[in-house]
Amino acid sequence: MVTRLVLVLGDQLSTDIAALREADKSDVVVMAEVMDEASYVRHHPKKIAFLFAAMRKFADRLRDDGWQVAYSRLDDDNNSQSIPGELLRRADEYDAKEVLATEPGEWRLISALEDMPIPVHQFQDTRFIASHKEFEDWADGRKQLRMEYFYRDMRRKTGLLMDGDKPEGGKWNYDHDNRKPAPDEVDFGGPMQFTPDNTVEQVLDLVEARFGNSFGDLRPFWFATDQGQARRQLTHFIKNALPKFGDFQDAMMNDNRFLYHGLISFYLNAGLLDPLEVCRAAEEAYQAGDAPINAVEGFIRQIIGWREYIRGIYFLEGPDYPRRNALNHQRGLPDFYWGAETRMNCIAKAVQQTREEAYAHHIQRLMVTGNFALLAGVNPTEVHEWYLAVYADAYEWVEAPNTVGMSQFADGGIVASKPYVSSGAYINKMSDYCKSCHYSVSAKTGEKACPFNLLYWNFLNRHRDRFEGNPRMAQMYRTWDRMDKDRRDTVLAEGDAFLDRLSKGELV
Ligand code: FAD
Ligand code: DLZ
Ligand code: SF4
Repeated sequence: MVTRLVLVLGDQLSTDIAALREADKSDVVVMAEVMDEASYVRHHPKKIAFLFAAMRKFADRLRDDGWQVAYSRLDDDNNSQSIPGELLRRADEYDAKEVLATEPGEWRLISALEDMPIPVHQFQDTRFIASHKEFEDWADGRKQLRMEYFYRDMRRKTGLLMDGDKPEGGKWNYDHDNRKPAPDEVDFGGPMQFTPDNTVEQVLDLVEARFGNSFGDLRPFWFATDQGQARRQLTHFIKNALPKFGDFQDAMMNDNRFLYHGLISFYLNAGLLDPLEVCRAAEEAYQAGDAPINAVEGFIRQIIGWREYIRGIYFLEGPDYPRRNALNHQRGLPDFYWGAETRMNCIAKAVQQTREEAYAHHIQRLMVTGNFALLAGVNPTEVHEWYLAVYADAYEWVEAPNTVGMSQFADGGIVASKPYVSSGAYINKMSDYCKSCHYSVSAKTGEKACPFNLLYWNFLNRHRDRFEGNPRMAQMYRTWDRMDKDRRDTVLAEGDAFLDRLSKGELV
């Protein structure tokens, strides 16, 4: 019988992944820690450690289940340091003539597998609710690809929070009840933290030696690294945080990094948790009366709505999507994204947390670091590469549409119907950051003016041609036009001066 190789990538750690389902136990599973994957951007050391530890444990689990696994460690002598290289080496070793693979989450690897000199069958990744075809059919002929309508189809398809063919409680979306400002106190202690075992410690030593100079703290390391631990985190979240998830979904706090968030994206994206399993657990909490509808609907929408929609866009739009730059923004990414000093407390806090945890929640990513980059006109490719590197849940299929599309409007408005820009007022409303900032959020001009205030008008003015006809932005242009001319001139001049200082690398 001809031996086949079965490729399992670092973010495909599910026992029912498509390639394993197509295989049988006479085939050889190939898993490989390789420099090509570990260095195509300068990943946060915690991200690399998480994946390598989870990969090693998953390989052990497959062996316990009776699979033969050819596992390459990063420091193995004969490791060719690329996925195609390791497949070829193993093909030689086992005299294998073909490879079964699950379609990778990045165009880069999809084409590398297509270009292999031996046949590689790439099966669709069935861990998602919508197939490529379903998303294409949904998108076909629509002028605007609104997540909300796609989400309703996913509710119908999964039956989640459905009462027959009607949405549970009578409404599809309960966001009206969500998104309260930062609470005075948070009665949830954050995610479950796991003490590193021997496997994790070995990986931490390896990552420290090889990637210790990259941006990001490796220790303390507390991530779950197998399915059992990831499930414990899920249960912990559902029981203790989900009830308030909706209320404080958009809040940000100086002294609380996690609020009521799930901290499950690392596990979902690597395959340790299944999206439907997560949503069913949330739905059960609602049915048992343990969590309100606004929280549960909001949470389920993030997963079967946003997450699926974002993936659909990535594969619909094609390999050039991450490099788009509709607003022609060319500024380099400021050094404070890599930890250099800044007086902007919101940015300093989001970056510090990113460095320590390889995690920031959605509003920190969108309305602090993303908002600033967009207002300042940073090149979206640099922004994209930053997000892809620094977050432990980042793979291009999910990171690029969120960054390039939702956050930077660089796709020209496919994901977002208007740019996500705001002045300091929004950050002040949703957080306690401004209270301890060098700048004054209420100052619109002058030395202490919050840079978000200055840049907001600067941005709208620069892109007037593109946005003034957008009905969702017309009100802002009217407000701007009603301002006294001298005041407008001062705001623009101070905004330009700020950008100039930013370009020179001065402390801002
Ligand atoms: P929760 O707030 O608890 O939400 C629950 C789950 O919903 C998440 O785990 C995630 O799986 C899903 N979800 C929520 N929003 C989104 C979304 N917009 N897109 C996809 N899934 C979503 N998410 C990633 O998984 N990887 C990324 O690389 C990534 N990059 C982002 C970059 C930018 C600029 C922005 C604005 C958002 C990005 N997101 C990304 C989406 C979101 O910020 C994270 O999914 C979320 O912060 C993960 O934390 P959590 O598990 O605590 O999420
Ligand atoms: C992100 C990542 C890293 C850091 N290292 C590896 C690795 O050594 N081996 C591997 O199989 N996968 C790794 N990954 C995940 C891949 O980059 C991921 O599968 C692709 O980006 C597609 O999503
Ligand atoms: Fe950020 Fe402006 Fe608030 Fe300072 S004042 S924390 S820069 S929004």
